[in-house]
Amino acid sequence: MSGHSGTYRLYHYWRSSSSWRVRLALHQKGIPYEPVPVSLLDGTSESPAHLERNPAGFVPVLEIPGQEPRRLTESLAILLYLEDSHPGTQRLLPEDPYLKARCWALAETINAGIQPIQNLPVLHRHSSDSEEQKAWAKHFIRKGLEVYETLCAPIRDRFSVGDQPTLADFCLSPQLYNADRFQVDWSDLPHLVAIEKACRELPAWNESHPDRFKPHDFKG
Ligand SMILES: N[C@@H](CCC(=O)N[C@@H](CS)C(=O)NCC(=O)O)C(=O)O
Repeated sequence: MSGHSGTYRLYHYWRSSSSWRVRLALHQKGIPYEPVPVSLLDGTSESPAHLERNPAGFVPVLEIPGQEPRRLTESLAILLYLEDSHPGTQRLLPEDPYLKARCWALAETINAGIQPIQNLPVLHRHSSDSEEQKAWAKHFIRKGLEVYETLCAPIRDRFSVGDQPTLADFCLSPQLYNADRFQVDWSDLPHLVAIEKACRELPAWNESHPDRFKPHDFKG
């Protein structure tokens, strides 16, 4: 039971890896939602309307319908909310406390250890030279993926933690998409290669893929 009537609204950007984490969870859990695009490139994310939704100017933001709509920022907090508010749906966290914490650690390896360092505002602050921005991003993405590879080794099966997808996978796969954008080679990390293969076989992966949300007039 979600405890409300109406449809969730997800403020997101098609190519944002943090947004894709939430789309993955919504599709995997079969929760209907209305996607609302917020461009990170044309100033929309810094508009007063969006800053009211999220003072960081970031996506995703999940709006919970109701008489007074409530909003959530931070993708991991959103995933936790969806997990706790929809108990009858596919679980994204293991029940075992140790594995649950290991799963969260994998998610944070990406959420705290990689994504913020390769986020656009950090790249722009680091350098105005696009090659230098790319080199910076590649360095931290590769290092973080190596950490993930080592951390998941003893607990993985088809997915990062056992044989069911968890929120760790829903952080990993979008980060691998970013790794490809920055031309980071991860083909020598066998656990990641196998887990990504399993993720791509999930219907939710295809349904939530960035290409499905790409604006028709996008050039770049
Ligand atoms: N930890 C936050 C990170 C949110 C974040 O950094 N989102 C990026 C897109 S993936 C963003 O909105 N960046 C703003 C920008 O690029 O200007 C979360 O998980 O929601």
